[in-house]
Amino acid sequence: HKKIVIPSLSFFQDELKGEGVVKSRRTLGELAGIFENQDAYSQLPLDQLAYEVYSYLPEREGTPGGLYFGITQLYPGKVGDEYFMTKGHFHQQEDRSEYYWGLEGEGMLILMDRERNTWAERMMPGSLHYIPGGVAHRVANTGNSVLSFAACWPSDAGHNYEEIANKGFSARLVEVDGTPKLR
Ligand code: M6P
Ligand code: ZN
Repeated sequence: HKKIVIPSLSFFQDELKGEGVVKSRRTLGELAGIFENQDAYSQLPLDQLAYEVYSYLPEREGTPGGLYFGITQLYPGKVGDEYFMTKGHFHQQEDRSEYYWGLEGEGMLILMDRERNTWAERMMPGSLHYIPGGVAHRVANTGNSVLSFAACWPSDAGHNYEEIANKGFSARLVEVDGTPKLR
């Protein structure tokens, strides 16, 4: 394995100096169907960047016992009264858990268990969030600046986007009188 050094968040904001760090991006166009207000969504450019993920994946996908690391930078914005958010997923291997922690900006981590109970946790610099196995997870940027958070998850967790893409979460995080509320 190559050794990479992560001295600070700025490491990720610079060019990719870290060997083995993979950058991926999601545009609003790739988030089709996740927002409630289709009219508001259709007003926005499909190529607008919603978020970027810098991932360090030292093991082959599916390796038991390995850990992956990622930093997600989610841009501020809204579609109607709903905040820009990540696509959201369960893990392919249902029982695999994950840590998220806040680095920069303000947001909410939206969680939903197998019985489709949905709740949310406030994300801020330094906040730590344990996501147990069997719990779907998605992050919304509730602020006016970039929301950065780090993640650590097992290399055999995998992503299962299907249920969230088809049925969403059982509640939506919307802005009501200037504050985020689950509805
Ligand atoms: C975190 C991790 C990644 C995930 C990314 C974006 O960095 O959970 O595994 O890919 O967030 O979330 P999503 O895949 O739901 O778009
Ligand atoms: Zn995950």
